[in-house]
Amino acid sequence: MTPKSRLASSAVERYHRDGFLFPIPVLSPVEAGGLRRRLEAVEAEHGGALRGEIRHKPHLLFTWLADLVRHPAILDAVEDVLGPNLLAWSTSFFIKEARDPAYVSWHQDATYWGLSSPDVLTAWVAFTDATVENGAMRMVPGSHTGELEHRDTFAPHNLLSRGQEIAVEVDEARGVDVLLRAGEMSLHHVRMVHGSPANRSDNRRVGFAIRYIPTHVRQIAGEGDSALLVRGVDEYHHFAPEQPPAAWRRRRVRTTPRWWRGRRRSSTAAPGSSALGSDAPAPAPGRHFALSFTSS
Ligand SMILES: O=C(O)CCC(=O)C(=O)O
Repeated sequence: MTPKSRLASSAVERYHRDGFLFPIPVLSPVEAGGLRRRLEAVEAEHGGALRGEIRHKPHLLFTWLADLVRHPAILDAVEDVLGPNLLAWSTSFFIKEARDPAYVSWHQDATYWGLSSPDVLTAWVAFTDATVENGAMRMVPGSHTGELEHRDTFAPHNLLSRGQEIAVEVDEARGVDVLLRAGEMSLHHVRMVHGSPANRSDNRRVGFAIRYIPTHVRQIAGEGDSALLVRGVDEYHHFAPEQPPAAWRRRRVRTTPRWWRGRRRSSTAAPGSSALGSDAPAPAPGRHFALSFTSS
C-alpha cells in the first residue's frame, strides 16, 4: 500500500525553518524495489551507467518515471509546500556505485538554475537506502536564506556537471545526514547548502531528484525553457508544455472520460519551444522521441 504523505503543519514549518525535510515515506519497499529493477534493466540495455541524453529529464523518456513524478504521495507533500499548481521542471539520477569516489561538493542549486523565485524544491526519492557509509546527502540547516558565491572546479569525481562548489567556508560540522530507507524521500529548498561524500560501502546508492516549481516561476537565464504540468492548472504558461512518454499518454487516454479529455487539452495549451537544461546542457527540441529504446 502507498504511504500517505500529507504533511503536518509542523512539518511544513520545519521545512521553511531548516530548508529541508525528511524522511517522508512515499513508496512501499516493493514499489521502490520495482523502480530500482526498472533502472537496472535500462542500464543493462545501455551497457552500464546512464550516459548522454538519457541522463537529462529521463521522466520524459520512461513511463515508469513519468508515473513517479506524478505519484500522488510525492505530489501531496510537494503541494503542501509549494501550492496546488505544479510543474516538474527537471529530473536526474544521482547514482554512486559501491566504493565509488564520486561525490557532490557543497553547493546551492539556485545559483545555476536561472529561476525567478526561490519557491523551488527538490524531491529526492531513494531507490536504495541512503546511509552515512554509502554517501547520503548532507544539509546545513537554515542555510537557505541567502545565496553564496560559487566557483566551477570541474573536479574529476564531482557528480555536478561543472563541479561547482561554494567559494566560501561551509560550516560542515553543522551538516545533517539525510538518511533514507528505500521508498522514502527528502525535500530540499533550492538555496539549501548541501552536498554528499563518496560511497564507502559495498552497495550502490541510487536517488532520483525531481525539481518541482509552482507555475508562477519563470526562467530568467534564457529563452525557451519547458516543463511538465503534473498537478493543477498552469495559468501563466511561462514554460513550454512538455509531453510525457507516448505509452503514458495512451494509457491516460484509455482511462480518462471523453468530456474531460477535451478540457485537459485546451487548459494546458501554450506556445511550444525548446528545452533548457538544469544541471545538464540543454537538449535539442523534440529529441526525446528521436532516441531508439523502449520507453516503458
Ligand atoms: O544525490 C546527491 O548526493 C546530491 C543531490 C543533489 O545535489 C541535489 O539533488 O540537488
